[in-house]
Amino acid sequence: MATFTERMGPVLLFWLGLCLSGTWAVDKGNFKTCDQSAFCKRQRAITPGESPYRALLETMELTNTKLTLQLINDNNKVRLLLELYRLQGNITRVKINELKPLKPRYEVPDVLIREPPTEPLSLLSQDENGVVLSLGAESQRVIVSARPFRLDIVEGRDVLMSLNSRGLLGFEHLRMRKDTFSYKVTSTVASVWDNIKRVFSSSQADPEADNKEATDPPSQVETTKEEEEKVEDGMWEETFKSHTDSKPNGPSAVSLDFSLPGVEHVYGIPEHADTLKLKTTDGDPYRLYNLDVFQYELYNPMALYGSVPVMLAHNAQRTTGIFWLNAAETWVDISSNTAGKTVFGKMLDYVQGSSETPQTDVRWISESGIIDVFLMLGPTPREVFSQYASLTGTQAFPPLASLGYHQCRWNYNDQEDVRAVDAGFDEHDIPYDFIWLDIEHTDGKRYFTWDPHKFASPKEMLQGLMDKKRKMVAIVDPHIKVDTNYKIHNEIRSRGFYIKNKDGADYEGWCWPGSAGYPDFTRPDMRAWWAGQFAYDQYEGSMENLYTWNDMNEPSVFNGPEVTMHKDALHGSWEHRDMHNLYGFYVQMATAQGLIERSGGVERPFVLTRAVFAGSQRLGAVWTGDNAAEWDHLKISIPMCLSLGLVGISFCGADVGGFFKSPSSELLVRWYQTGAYQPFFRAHAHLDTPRREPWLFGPENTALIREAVRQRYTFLPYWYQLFYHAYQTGEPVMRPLWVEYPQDPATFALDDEFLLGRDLLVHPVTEEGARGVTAYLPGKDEVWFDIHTFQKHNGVQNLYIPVTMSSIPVFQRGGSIIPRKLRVRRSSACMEDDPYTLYVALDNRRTAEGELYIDDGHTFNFEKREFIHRKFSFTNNVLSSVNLEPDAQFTTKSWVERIIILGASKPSKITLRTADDQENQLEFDFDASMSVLTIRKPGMNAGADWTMTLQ
Ligand code: MIG
Repeated sequence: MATFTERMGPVLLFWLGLCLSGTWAVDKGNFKTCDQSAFCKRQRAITPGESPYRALLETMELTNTKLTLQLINDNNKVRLLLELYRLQGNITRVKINELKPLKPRYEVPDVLIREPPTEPLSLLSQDENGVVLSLGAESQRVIVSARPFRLDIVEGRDVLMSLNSRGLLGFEHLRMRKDTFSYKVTSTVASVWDNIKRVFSSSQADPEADNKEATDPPSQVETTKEEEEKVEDGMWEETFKSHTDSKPNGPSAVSLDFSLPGVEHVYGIPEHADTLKLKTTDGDPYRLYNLDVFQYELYNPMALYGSVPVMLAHNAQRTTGIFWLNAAETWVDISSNTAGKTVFGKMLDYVQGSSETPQTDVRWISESGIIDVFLMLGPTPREVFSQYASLTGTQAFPPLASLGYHQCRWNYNDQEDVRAVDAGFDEHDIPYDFIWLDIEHTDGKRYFTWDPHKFASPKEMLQGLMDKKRKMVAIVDPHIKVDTNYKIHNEIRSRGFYIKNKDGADYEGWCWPGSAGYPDFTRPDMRAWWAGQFAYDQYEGSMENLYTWNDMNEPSVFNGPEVTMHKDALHGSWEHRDMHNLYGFYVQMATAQGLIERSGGVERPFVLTRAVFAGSQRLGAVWTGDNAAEWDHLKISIPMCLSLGLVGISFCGADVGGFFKSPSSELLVRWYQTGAYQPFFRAHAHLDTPRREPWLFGPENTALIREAVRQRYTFLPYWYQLFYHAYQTGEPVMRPLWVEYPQDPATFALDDEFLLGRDLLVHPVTEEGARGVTAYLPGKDEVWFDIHTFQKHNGVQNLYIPVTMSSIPVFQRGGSIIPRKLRVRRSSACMEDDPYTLYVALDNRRTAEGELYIDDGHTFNFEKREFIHRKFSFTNNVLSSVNLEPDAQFTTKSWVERIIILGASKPSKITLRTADDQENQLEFDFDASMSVLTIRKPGMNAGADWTMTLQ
C-alpha cells in the first residue's frame, strides 16, 4: 500500500488538483505566455527598422544550384551563412545558420522525404547595393539587398514576399558562458564536441555534409569575446513555476519576418483551437509547442497537441505558403495594416484615395535550431499543396475500414462489455468498423499487455469481431512504466533506449503508470526495436484486426514543465529543446512501421496520433484531443480539421459527442451528423461520463444517429477515392471553399461549412435549437443539388435552409458524378462486393464528371498497380466509363445497380453499349417535378468500359 501511494501519489494529486480547480476552462497559469518564455520575449523585443544585419556581397558564391552569402551582424560582428536554393516546382529555400557555430545547431531530420531537387539559379545583375538573381522559368527574381540585409521575391512587377523587410531577423549565436569561462568549461565543450562527432559519424543522415565548417573546433569565441554581451535573465537558466531549465547552451533563438503584400488572409500553423482565418496577434503570438492542454479553451492562440509550422497566404490572385522547418518551441506573430478596419472603413480609404495596399506581416520565432524556410510560391492553392507534398509527402492511404465509423470510450470495461456494445450495433442496425480500448485495458498501464481479469482472452475477443468483419484499436502510449517486472521497460533500459535527463541518467517522469521512462524515438535503432514489439509473437493477444492508438506523445509528463518534458533532457547529444515538436511524429512513425512489419509489409497500418508535426500526414490519422460536449466545441471541429488539411494532414477528426462533460441528445445527434462528414469519424468520451452508445437516448435519437452513420457508409466509395487522391497529390480531403473558389472573397473566412473534395458541400448544424442554417453556395456558374431532396440551387447565393433534427444540409455540385453504395451493412468490409449507385449531377451545360477507385481496401498492392480507377463522364447525353489508369489491374464483383441523374430531362429510350459491342435498352423512371432520371439495373461490372446513350 505504501508503495502504491508513493507511486501514484503525484498522479492522483495532479488530477485531483485539476478537478478541484472547479471551472472547465484551461488553467492558463500552467502554460507560458510569450513574456514568460525568455527567448520569445527577447526576440519579440527586437524593434523593427533597425536590422544590424548586412550582406557581405564579396563573400557571395553562386553555383548552378545554390547561392551562398555571408551576413554580418554589425553589433557583434558575428557572421551568418545564408544559402538560397531554387527548388523544382516553384519553391525557394532559404537557410541561415551561423557561419562557424560553437557546435552544430540542430537541423530537422526525417521530415523532408528527400533532399529536394534544385533548379538552376542565375545572376541577373549586381552592384554594391545588392544582387538580382533569376529564379527558374517563372520570370521570378530574387533581390538581395545588402544594407540592411533583405530578400524580396518578385514576379513581374509584383513583390510576392519579402524577408527581413521589417528588420526582425534575429540569430542568437552559440557562445561560452561568460561568468564561468575557464579551462573547465572549455574542456567540457571539447568533450561534448567529441561526442557530437561520434554521434554524427553513426547517424543515418549525413549532417557532416551540412556542417563541414562546423566540425572544426570552436573559433567563434575569439570574435565574441570583444563584444559587450548583455547577459539577461533567462539566457542561461530559466524558471517557470517550480521548474528550472538549465540552459547549458545558452541563448540560441532564431527569428525572421516575412511581409506579404496584397494579402489579408493567412491560414494554417495548426494546431490551435481558433478560426480558420488566422487573427492578428495583438496579445500573444500563436504558439507551436506540443502540449497536453487540459480543458483547452477556444478562440485563442495557445499551443495544443500538434505543431505544423506551415502558413498559407491567399488572395484572389495568388496563394503562397511558408514552411518554417524548425522543431523547437516556436511562436508566430501576425500583423496587418488592415486589421480592425471595417469594410466601410476600407471603402472610405479607397474613395478618399488613402488606401494603402493591404499587407500581412508575420514573424516566426524559434528557440533553437537554424532558419530553414521553404517559400512555396503557388500560384494556385493546388500548386501550394503539391509544392508542400513534394517536400514532406502526402497523406498515407488508409485502410478503407478506417474511413468507417469508430466507437470509442475511456473505457470499454472488459470483454463482456465489448461483446455487448458490438451486439448493440447489430441490434440497432448501425454499422461500425472499429471498437476501441483505452488505457484501462492494460495490465496496470503497461502497454502491449492486457488486464489479466478484464481481458483474459483477447484473441477470442478479436476473433469474435473478425467473424463480423470488424476491427479493434488498442492504445499504446509512449510513457513506459518503470517496473523491473515489465519486459518492455527492461529491454528499453538495458538497450539504453530511454531519453536521458541532463545528468545522463534515464529521464523519469510521472504519467499514468506512475514513474515512467520515455523511449528515445529519435533513434532509428529504437524505432526498429519498437516496431518489432508489434509482431504477433511479441505483442501477446494481438491479431491482424488489432490496430493502434498513440496518445500522450507530445510527450505528456504530468509533473514536467507545462505538463511536458524538460527541455534539457537529452536525445544523444541533442537537447529535447531542439526537437520537442518532433517527438510525437517519431512515435507514430515507429508504430506505423510496426504494423507494417508484422504483416511482412503487406498490410496498410492504421495509427491514430494526438501529437503531430510537418510530415505526420504520411503516418496515419490525428484527432483534436480532449474537447468538450459543448456547441462551441462542435463548431471549432470544422476550422481545426480544415487547418490541418491545408497543411497536408487530411485524416482528421474530433471526438464525436465531446470528450469532457455530457452532451444533450440534441448536441450528440448534431455531432454525429457533422462527424459523418468529417474524415476521421470516432465517438469518444471521458471515463467519468455516463455511457453514450448511440442507442441510449431513446428510439428517435437512435434513428437519427443511425441515419447519420448510414449516410457515412453510403459515401464510402467517394471518401476512399478522395483519400486516394490525397495520397497522390497532397490535396486536402476536407477543404475550405476558397480552395475551389479562390477568386471569391466571400469564401475566404468561412468557418461553418466546407467541401469534401470538389463535389460535396457540407453545412453542418452547429447551433442549439436551430430552425435553419444559411449556406453559402459558391460559383457563379455552379448549381448545387440537395442530396436528400434533389432540389437544385444556383450559385452564388446565401441559401436559407429550414432544418429539423433529421436535416444534414449537404449539396452535390452540378457537374459531378459520385459513386455510392446504398446497401449499408454491419461494416465496410461486409459491403465490399456490394453494387454501386452513381449520382450524376448535371451542371448548366448538362455535363458531369467523376471517378471511382477500387482496390482490396487494405494492402499495399495498390502500389503494384492492383486497382481499378475509372473516370465517368456525361456529355451530349452520353454517359461513359473509361479506364483512367489502363496499366492498373484489379477485378471486382461489384456492379452498377442504379444511376440517378439530377437535373435531367426525360429521354425516350436509353441504350447501353458494353465493351463487347452488345447493346441493351434500359428501364428508367423520370420524376418530372424534380427532373430526376433513375436508370434501373444497368448491370455493368464496376470495372468495365461502357457507354450509355440517352435519346
Ligand atoms: O490524460 O487515455 O486525449 O482521448 O481517453 C488523459 C485516456 C489521457 C487523453 C486522450 C483521451 C484518452 C485519455 N488520454
